[in-house]
Amino acid sequence: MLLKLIVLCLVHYAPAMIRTGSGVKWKEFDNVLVSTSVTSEISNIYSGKLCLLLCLHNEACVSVFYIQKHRRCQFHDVLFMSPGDGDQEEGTEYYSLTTGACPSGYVHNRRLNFCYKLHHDKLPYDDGLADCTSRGEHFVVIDSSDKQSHVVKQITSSSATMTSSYYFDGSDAANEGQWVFHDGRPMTYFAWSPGHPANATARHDYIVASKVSNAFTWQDRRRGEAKYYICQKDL
Ligand SMILES: [Ca+2]
Repeated sequence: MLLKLIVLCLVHYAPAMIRTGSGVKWKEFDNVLVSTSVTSEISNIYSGKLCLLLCLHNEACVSVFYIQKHRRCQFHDVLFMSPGDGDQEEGTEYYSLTTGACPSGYVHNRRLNFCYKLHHDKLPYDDGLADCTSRGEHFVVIDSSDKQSHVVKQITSSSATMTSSYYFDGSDAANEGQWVFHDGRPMTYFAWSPGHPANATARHDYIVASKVSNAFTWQDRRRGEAKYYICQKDL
């Protein structure tokens, strides 16, 4: 009864909510279901768009599958990018949530209040950064274990995105051993891999989240190496 009341309220207020949050249907995922990183599920729902509205009201929700056969919404805290990772499930639809200033195709973690996009093209540091700054963005700032855990979960949620290491924001190029973000703010949280920062040479000054063991812990590397990268859009 309570669920029916909530659903009725959401339907009633839907036009107002659409203005502050909407969604994108990912046609590549039609009839495909991915069952990892499920945060919660709700049954007896009669459309994918209603699932999207319920996702909007669930702070952890980044994307949602609607499984028509079971009239079920399946909520996720990551955005999937590889339809090949899923199982065939007729009548299934996939939507990502778009909210506020965080554009479609980006991940908006509303709990941690950050917005970012994975780029799975290998580029040297300067070229990846130039791509981010062309949109007024910067490499992703990881300043807490919660953000590190979330981004690693996002990277490893799709086969297309977990095949290379990533450039993150942070450098000690100006002063060896003094790690700062792009805006000069000193870094206080680190997720170094064992044995890092190695300072192997004075040019190992840039943070790479390493795919070794799929852990995506950090190494200090040179800017000329081609890696995937993550751009963050400030909200
Ligand atoms: Ca260094």
